[in-house]
Amino acid sequence: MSSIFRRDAEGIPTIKLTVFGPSLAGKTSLLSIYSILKKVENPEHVYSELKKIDDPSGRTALFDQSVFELPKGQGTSLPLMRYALYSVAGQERYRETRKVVLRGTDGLMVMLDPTKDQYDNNKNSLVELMELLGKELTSGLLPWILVVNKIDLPKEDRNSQQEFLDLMVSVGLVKDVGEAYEKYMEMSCLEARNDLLAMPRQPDWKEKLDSSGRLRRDSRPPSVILTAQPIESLTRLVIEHKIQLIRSKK
Ligand SMILES: Nc1nc2c(ncn2[C@@H]2O[C@H](COP(=O)(O)OP(=O)(O)O)[C@@H](O)[C@H]2O)c(=O)[nH]1
Ligand SMILES: [Mg+2]
Repeated sequence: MSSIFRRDAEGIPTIKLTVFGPSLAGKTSLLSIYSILKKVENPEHVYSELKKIDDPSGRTALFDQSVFELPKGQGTSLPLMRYALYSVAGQERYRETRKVVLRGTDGLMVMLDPTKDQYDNNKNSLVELMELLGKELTSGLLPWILVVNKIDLPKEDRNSQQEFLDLMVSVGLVKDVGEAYEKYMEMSCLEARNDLLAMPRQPDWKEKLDSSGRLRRDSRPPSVILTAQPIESLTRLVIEHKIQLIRSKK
């Protein structure tokens, strides 16, 4: 256990998840929404609040980071763990900082932007990712998923799912469209944020809270389920991957 899960300064096993993708895809938005969600559902699981390192224009300059706790157990024999969520700075000029942020990543979420004029930026970002981590991603050494954000945009303004599946194949991230489909998810950070912030104004708000005044997990609106799912699936994938590594070493 000890050698496969890195431990933080307090000795708690911690996994690192990184969101990678082109500038403006919505990486910082995802971390913000997930932090808000955790604060209203499980404030005690927010170990470290969202930290952003921005440039003067408000764009990510180095990374965003927040750390959450996975309580002991959760249906398994796992101890208390933490998961640190990072997002990279997407602008082209920050390539060197992305390498640093990716170091030690246990799970990767690729986030792309379906806005039609962003197609080349998505492609360049995937090509860069293949250069940096292609072997780890294609060999199964590094668990990953791919998420297309902004599905609130009108269909005619965005690239289709099929175009993204084909792109994943053409850059060599996956062998075929079937494999691409297994890794593919969609979301809208914008809808999730709006739906989450609108909840307290709705007449049935009180019914969505538990006896301690926290938002019940089963009250998540569909848009919020879609945005939390990739982080939760990736966390599970990483833990399962590490447990398999531990078993194979025994
Ligand atoms: N339409 C739409 N816009 C979004 C969505 N998510 C983020 N944005 C917008 O996209 C822009 C870039 O978002 P940001 O989170 O800073 O992207 P980052 O560069 O990947 O960190 C901002 O103007 C966001 O408001 C979404 O789901 N739909
Ligand atoms: Mg950002």
